[in-house]
Amino acid sequence: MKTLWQNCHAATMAQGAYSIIEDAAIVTQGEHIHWIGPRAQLPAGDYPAVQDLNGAWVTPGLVDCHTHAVFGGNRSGEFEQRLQGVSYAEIAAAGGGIASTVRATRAASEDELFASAAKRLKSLMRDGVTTVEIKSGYGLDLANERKMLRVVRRLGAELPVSVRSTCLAAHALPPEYVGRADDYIEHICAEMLPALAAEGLVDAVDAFCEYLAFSPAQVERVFVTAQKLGLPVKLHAEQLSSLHGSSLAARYQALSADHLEFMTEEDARAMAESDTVAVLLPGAFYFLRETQLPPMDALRKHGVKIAVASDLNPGTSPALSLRLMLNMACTCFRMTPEEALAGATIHAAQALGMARTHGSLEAGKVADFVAWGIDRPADLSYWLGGELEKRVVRHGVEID
Ligand code: DI6
Ligand code: FE
Repeated sequence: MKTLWQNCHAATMAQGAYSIIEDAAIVTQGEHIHWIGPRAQLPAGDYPAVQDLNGAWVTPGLVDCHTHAVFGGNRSGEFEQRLQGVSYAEIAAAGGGIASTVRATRAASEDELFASAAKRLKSLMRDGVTTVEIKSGYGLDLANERKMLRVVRRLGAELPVSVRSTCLAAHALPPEYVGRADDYIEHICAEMLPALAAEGLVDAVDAFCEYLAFSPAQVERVFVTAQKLGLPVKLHAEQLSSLHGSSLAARYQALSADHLEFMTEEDARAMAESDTVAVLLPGAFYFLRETQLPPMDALRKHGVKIAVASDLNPGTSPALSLRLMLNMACTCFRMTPEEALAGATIHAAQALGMARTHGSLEAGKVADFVAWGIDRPADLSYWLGGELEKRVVRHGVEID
């Protein structure tokens, strides 16, 4: 059955720009957009169901393309310590940091992880998020990475949000492998990835390329394995230093390279050539009080597509609002509200390999959209969090 949604304006985000349609009409049929255009051009026909959107601005459902939303415990205690002058390195040396989240995640049951992650996901969804990516990476052994990824799959099955699952086994060195990073990489490639992929738990493979995590040579071994398994790759790169992980990602046709504060113009050129999306994470930049800005001019000059995501994680970006990240992308990185919105819709969908079906309002795509009670699209980057009046449609059906 067709439904006509009218009395609205649309920022369709086609081609990565607002691509505004004033006084728009949208016809959905089942899960898909059947037609969208100016209401004056609506094809004549019978529309048994008509929805009045009351002058709202309609955008694609927001896509949060980089989160670590499944984890045990949290690190607000470390946050307090850091504010009292204890450094991140001191906290890590005392067994805190990522290691403390690994301990808490290993100790948590699947049900406990599901319950805490569902709360965080619902917060993102209250902000208009209809698609979210979630990474593993706090289990760091086969049983616990499997546990995390099973929770990711269950979140997608039980909540009205599309969930992509990314295996980030190469996030940090587990305690069992201290001093033996190459052996851990071998374990990931020989045992973990093949098993988790065979169980259907993995949509993409990620790694953390950094002097305090894994080297480009180690990451490359993970990428080679992922490609043998037919899985697309992504990379945490250039967050704290420049190892040219983003160029490595481009060589492997990665869907995205993420963080990127320390990337060079050469990296940007390589990413443009492979159409690898640059995922910027202003929440981590803000929370760590970083000062090195991502090279916006080089990214723009080479036409690299830019996405913006929450990086929701307990250590460096406890972010529960994607719209707040859009504001930070504008305020901290000088992105325009139009770039920021493209970064949380069409470019974020591309960073998940979903741009053919998601991320913009176009005939044939999945009918995931938000009708916002706002004056203009820039309002989505303007308000600092809070809850905006809105109606959310997912797969053609309105959800609360
Ligand atoms: N980069 C980050 O900012 C997070 N992971 C990553 O690869 C940190 C995760 C944490 O501290 O728990
Ligand atoms: Fe991350």
